Amino acid sequence: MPLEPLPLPGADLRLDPAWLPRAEADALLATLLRDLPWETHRIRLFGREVASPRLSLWIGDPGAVYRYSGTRFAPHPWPPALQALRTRLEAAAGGTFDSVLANLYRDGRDGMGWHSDDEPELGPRPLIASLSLGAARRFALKARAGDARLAFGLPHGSLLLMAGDTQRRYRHALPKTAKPVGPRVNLTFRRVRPP
Ligand SMILES: O=C(O)CCC(=O)C(=O)O
Repeated sequence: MPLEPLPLPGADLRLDPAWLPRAEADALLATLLRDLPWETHRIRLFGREVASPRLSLWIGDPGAVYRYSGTRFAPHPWPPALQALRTRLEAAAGGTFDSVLANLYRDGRDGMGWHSDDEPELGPRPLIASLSLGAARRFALKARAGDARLAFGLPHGSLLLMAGDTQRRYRHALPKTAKPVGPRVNLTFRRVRPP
């Protein structure tokens, strides 16, 4: 299925709900759950440092250092499964990536609050490729100014591209849910250093 544009004024969003074939998505999810050395990252919330309600891992080329929420992350080396995926994602997205933030939402109590991926090292109009594996969760965007909003599900194997002014004009979130949901892994491929 092709990447289809999503209707949100001033944003550049494209979604393919079934980008990665089912069997590949199943195998990749199992590998990442089993093999990645998942960490708890600390984030700043209302001036306090707290444990982020999800597990994460920053992966990238040597030197692809990332700072967010007051912490500096040196990259873990690329696991072979993600190195191969990077090349395919670059072809699909029409850009290049030097790093990926992997996140594990263990169940519905894990989530991510409203934010933009607007750290200076990403540049003003970053291309971000977000691959979702496991339990389908709702992804929401709301305008920084005005009342434009959009929310949609991100199913197993889906690919969401965020580009252009999306980060500058919108915040996004992965709301927690009271529904019984299993684990979900999300991979956001980015570029933090000039090509
Ligand atoms: O899990 C997701 O789909 C979104 C993750 C996210 O917004 C982030 O890590 O910046």
